[in-house]
Formats: sequence, structure tokens, C-alpha cells
Amino acid sequence: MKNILVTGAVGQIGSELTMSLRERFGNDNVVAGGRKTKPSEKLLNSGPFEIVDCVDAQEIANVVKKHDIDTIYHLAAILSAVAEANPVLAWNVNINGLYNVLEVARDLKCAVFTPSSIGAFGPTTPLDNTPQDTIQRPNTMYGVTKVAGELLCDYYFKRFGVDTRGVRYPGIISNETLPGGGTTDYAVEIYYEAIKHKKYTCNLPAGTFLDMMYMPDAIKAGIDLMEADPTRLKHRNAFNVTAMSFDPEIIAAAIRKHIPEFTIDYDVDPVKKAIAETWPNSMDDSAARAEWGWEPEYDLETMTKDMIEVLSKKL
Ligand code: VAH
Repeated sequence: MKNILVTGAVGQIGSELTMSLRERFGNDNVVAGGRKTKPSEKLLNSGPFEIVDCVDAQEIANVVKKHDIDTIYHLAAILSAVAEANPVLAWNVNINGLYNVLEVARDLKCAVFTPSSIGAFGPTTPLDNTPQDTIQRPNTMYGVTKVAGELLCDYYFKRFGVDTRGVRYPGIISNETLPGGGTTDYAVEIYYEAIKHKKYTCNLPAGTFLDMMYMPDAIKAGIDLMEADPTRLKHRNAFNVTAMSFDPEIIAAAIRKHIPEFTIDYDVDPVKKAIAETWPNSMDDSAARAEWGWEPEYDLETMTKDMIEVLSKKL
């Protein structure tokens, strides 16, 4: 029987991942770990919740022992734009937090899922059809923590036998919890603004192509990887996974098929623009497809249809 801890369970991915894991493995078998942000009623009422600050190793160990955890989905992190504004905080949370999780996992025999990101690539990486194994010299603190995190997770697998696995997530689009301070956040905000105001001022310039994925596929990727046959895995930290690539003009055109009067204009954020320019336009995810059967279900059209249907009711 699996006993799972999700750190960052109140965040954009963690909040929906926790609910999916509870559906699959049982409510009482999935502990939601959060720090300060108030969890939703849905999260609180559907299973155990614990205050877990990943920079406090003892707090993690206490929760792992209390609930006899055997698998940790470690989602707690500072995202790219916030990390550029607070690089020291980002290093502390993204690296010291990860180190604490890995040490607890080594000591108490837990498997660990840690997401990396397209942010783990940099300006010298081939940006089109970015290979699984290629140059990784990001020039953002977020990217530095993601590359270091990948290497640390692989080290804990090879040196200590900790079952560490991860994916390089693209921008994730969801209709439950808003993202917190990422460069790709525009691709979520645009749907909310399209429905509320039929217009959106985008902070990334037209022509900025980035890999993206709908939340149901992001959750499927994490769980499928953790459930995959380990003997098939040639890679571990971390797999390129993607579902689509678009720029602001393309997603605006997809929205216009549902809201014809929707318009987009631009007020570019120079920090986010500089970050996005160093990230892939599109990744090659053939290794994930070959080693554990990765296959996204949603493309831009089907995601847009679902986002507008769900948000129209919600808003
Ligand atoms: C960010 N949404 O923008 C996150 C993600 C691929 C980007 O890591 O920082």
C-alpha cells in the first residue's frame, strides 16, 4: 500500500496532484503538506494535511514517520520570476529544501518525485526540438536550482539507491489554482481575462514560443513516471515532457474561436522576456515516450475548449 506525502500541496500543481493521488490511492494514504498559504476546503476535507516547510528537515522527517510515508512528491519550489527577484530565497527553498527531502528519503527509504523544468535549459541549449541529453547552462537562479536539483537527484539514486525520478515540466495551464510567479503564468491568466474582460495585456512579446501542457497531462506524467517499471528507465532526472508549443498570438487565436471579440495587446515584462528567451521553443520528449509510455491527451484546441467551459462556470 502506498503512503504518499505531497510537499507544496497548496500550489498550482500540488493542489490538483494531491486530489488525483487521493482518487487513485485513497484519501487517507495521501498527506498534503503545505507551508503558509491557506489550503482549500476541498484539500482539507478530503484527507490529512500537515504543515511542512521543506527547509526544516526535522519537520519533513516527523511527517514521514508519523504517516509511514514511502513516496514523496516534492512540489515545493520558488518559480522562475520570483526566483530572479529573490535568488537567495530560491536557492534555499529549491536546493536546501530538496536536499532535506533527499536526506529524509535516504534515511527512511522513500521514493522521490521532483519536477525539473524547461527552465533547466539556457541560451546555449538548442532551442528547437531540445534533446533529452544536451547542454544545460541556464543563466537564471531558477534554472541553476533546477539543473543542480537534477544532478542531486541522480546522485542520490546512483550513490544511495534512492528511487528518484523527475520530469522537466513546460508551462502548466490549469483552472483550479493560479500559478505563483512563473514566466509562463500568462498562458493561464489569458483565459481568465478573456472570459472576464474579453481582452488581455500580455507580458511576453508575440513570437515567444514556449512548451506548454494542460494540468491533467502534467499530473498524468508525474504519476505514470512514478508507477513506471524502473528496469525500463535509462534516465531518471529528468525527462523532457511536452504537449504543445505556442506563442501569445497562437493561444489568442485559439481563444477567439470561442470568444470572437477577444483582443490581445502587449506590455512586456523585461525580466520575464529575458527568461523566456533562454528557454526552448519546443522540446523532444521521445525518451519519456520510449521509456515509460508518455503520451499527452490535450492539445491547444482541446485544452482551450475545456478551460473556457470550466472557467465560464467558475467565473
Ligand atoms: C515558471 N511555470 O514559469 C514555471 C515553470 C516552465 C516554467 O517552471 O517558472
